[in-house]
Amino acid sequence: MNSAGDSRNRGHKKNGGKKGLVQKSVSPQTSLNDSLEGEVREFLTDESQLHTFDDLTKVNPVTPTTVLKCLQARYSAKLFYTQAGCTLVALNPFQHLPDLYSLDMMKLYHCAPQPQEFKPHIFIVAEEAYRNIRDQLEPLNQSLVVSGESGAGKTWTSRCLMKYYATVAASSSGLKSQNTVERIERRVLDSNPIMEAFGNACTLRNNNSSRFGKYIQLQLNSGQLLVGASVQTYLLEKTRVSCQPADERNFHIFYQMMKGATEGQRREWEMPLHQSFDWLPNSEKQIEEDDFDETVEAMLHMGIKAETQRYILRILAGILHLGNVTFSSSGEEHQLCQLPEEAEESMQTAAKLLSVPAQEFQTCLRVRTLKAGKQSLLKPCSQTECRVRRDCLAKTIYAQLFEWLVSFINSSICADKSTWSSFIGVLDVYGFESFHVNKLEQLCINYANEKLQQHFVAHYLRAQQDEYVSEGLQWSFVKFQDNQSCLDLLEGSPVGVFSLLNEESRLNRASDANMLRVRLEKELSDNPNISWDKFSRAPHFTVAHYAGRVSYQIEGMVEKNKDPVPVELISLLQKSDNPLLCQIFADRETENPTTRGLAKVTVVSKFKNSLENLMSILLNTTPHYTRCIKPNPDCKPLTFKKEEVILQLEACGIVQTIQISAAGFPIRIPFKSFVRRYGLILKHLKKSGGSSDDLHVDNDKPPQQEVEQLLSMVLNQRSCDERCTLVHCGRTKVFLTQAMLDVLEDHRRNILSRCAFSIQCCWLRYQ
Ligand code: AD9
Ligand code: MG
Repeated sequence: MNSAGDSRNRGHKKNGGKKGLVQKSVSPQTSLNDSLEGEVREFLTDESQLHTFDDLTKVNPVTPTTVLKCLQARYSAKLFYTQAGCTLVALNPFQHLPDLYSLDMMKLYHCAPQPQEFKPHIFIVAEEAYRNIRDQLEPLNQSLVVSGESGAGKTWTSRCLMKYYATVAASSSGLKSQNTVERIERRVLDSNPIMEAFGNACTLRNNNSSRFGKYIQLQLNSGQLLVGASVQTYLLEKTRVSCQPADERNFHIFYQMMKGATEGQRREWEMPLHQSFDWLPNSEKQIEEDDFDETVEAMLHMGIKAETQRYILRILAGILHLGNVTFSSSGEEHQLCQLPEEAEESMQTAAKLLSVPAQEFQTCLRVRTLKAGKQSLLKPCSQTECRVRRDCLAKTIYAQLFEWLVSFINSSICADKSTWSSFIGVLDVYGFESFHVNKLEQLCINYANEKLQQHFVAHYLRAQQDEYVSEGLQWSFVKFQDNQSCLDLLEGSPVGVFSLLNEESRLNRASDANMLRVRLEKELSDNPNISWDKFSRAPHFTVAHYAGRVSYQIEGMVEKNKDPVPVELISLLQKSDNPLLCQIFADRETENPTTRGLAKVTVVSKFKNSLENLMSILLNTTPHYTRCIKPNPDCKPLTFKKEEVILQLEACGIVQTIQISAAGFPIRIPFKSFVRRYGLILKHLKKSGGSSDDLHVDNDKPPQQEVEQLLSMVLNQRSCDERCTLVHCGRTKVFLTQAMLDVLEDHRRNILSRCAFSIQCCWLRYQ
């Protein structure tokens, strides 16, 4: 059974399958609720019971409003997890809940014969994936996709999943005590503080915001024990090293060093206690993540020797000093920019810490080497160009160091292929982003989300289709439009946004922004997914994503896509006496890539390739989706802002899945409940048709027969095809469209009002 089948199991849970489908007065605009006002029906749940719905698909009719109300009620009742068909919705509690994630809780879900019978929890998702492997279900390998906006709880959830497996699948006796989590499990968990120290930063949205995407594969042996792991990272936001948005910070590691260094380290790094660094804004802010000791300890566990750590930290200190190097304009085109006295000192210190020849270092930052055939020409850089080179050097070193760390972690935790037979992948990627100004990074991130959404929708449709099949329904969602047209716009070849961007990057024209705009407008003018605001000042294009429209700034996009690193800088780093720095640049080309080669190494091409790899892994695994939701922007406990949540439900595709389900038969009523509510219509029709059949609804008669008879009488004017678009009888329940429900409700209301009228007449006559 695949996970679509799992979602069916969930339908029989304690509360989800219980009674009621239609929520009284949760959707005041529907005629259904008007007609139900004041009535008590078996398939109604009053609003005070909304929190008991632990599966959103059981709320009927499923609309964004009802879903929102249900989530809000659950949040107030401190029920932070809710199932939504085959997806788990996780509301961030913004408070420590040790009991919810305790060892006992892990045991409870791990040892239960049917974990689904307990309240929804991230441990159910974890356990389901684990059991799928144990039971050898196909596809064997599992992917846990965790998504949501910044601060929603993706990384927290991923860590929680990893801890779960490090405990229940520990090759040592993990379940006995959390402290006995042994070597490999410990190391797998230790990859988190290291990667977070180097890849996370304090932003306006989240004090511990991941500035990269991550897919970690937990490798299990044939006895389902955790024997290793491997990590793949995506698109580190390296610009943060040299440019921190207002009120945000640089990567945690720099602050950890500043706060946690020993006296000796301070001396070595020339970093006295209150030294200020241009690239370390907001260092007075105290956050939990500023824990240098934890990072150092994790690096040691990982096998990064003290000496190597020293090289790493010297490089980082060098970067900080480099940030204090400023340039003053010479005013003359052919003259070198000067360094103010303090900057000169910072330059010397940076050169010392990076262990590169100081003179060559200075020259590299201020002089460009132009190649003309076999000849080289030296040209002084302008003040802006000097700054760009300085920033580029810092970003390149940092990104390369991060990559090295990730591959070191992999070499330390990855098990030999012969020792593992299956894996559980945990994907923690940035959610859909739409800011005031959106650049190439947002375009890549939103492209990744389009890809994941397409995968999710395909999976969701399959799950829906499976339920129909199990109920014996002959209906298919073939008409449903997915987001392929938006993906075609972005990745289409030969004409798509990415291919045009790469083409412009290859051509190396002077006025890149303008040319790119002209080409996009010309080549993609017929595409309904892209538009232009002719009146906007800065050139941009707007893409209609599944989660909303986003405008992307064209200025600077081509240059960012090329991501050029002057070869002189690479040559310089290759001469470093810091063995680590020298090693991480050893394989880098010192020739400029050919124009043809450039298209392959652009930011979007690299990103697209790594995403294609990821998608092919996802396609060959059984997916499990967790959607994290941030209930308020201020990260406060017990605060639920409806407007914020509904936007996220849209962005993570929950609203779209609601639409998918509405494209089919969103209302499902068990036969018995159906007869109880609409049996009087049948009785009435039989009577007015002069039928001699028993006018009472027969409780012994199979309810399905009653239902079929009722539907055929109500729909006797309609063609067979028409009926099929309105209603279907499954094996245990009736599947209806909203239109069909309205028809039934109208009938019922008419009958009831006629009855009321006759009673009134009788009463008047009697009087
Ligand atoms: V970002 O895209 O990396 O900026 P995430 O990863 O979605 O973001 P993160 O996991 O870092 O968010 O969660 C933000 C904060 O919410 C955490 O630092 C915790 O303080 C808090 N959080 C999230 N989930 C839970 C939870 N289940 N229980 C308690 C939580 N606190
Ligand atoms: Mg994160």
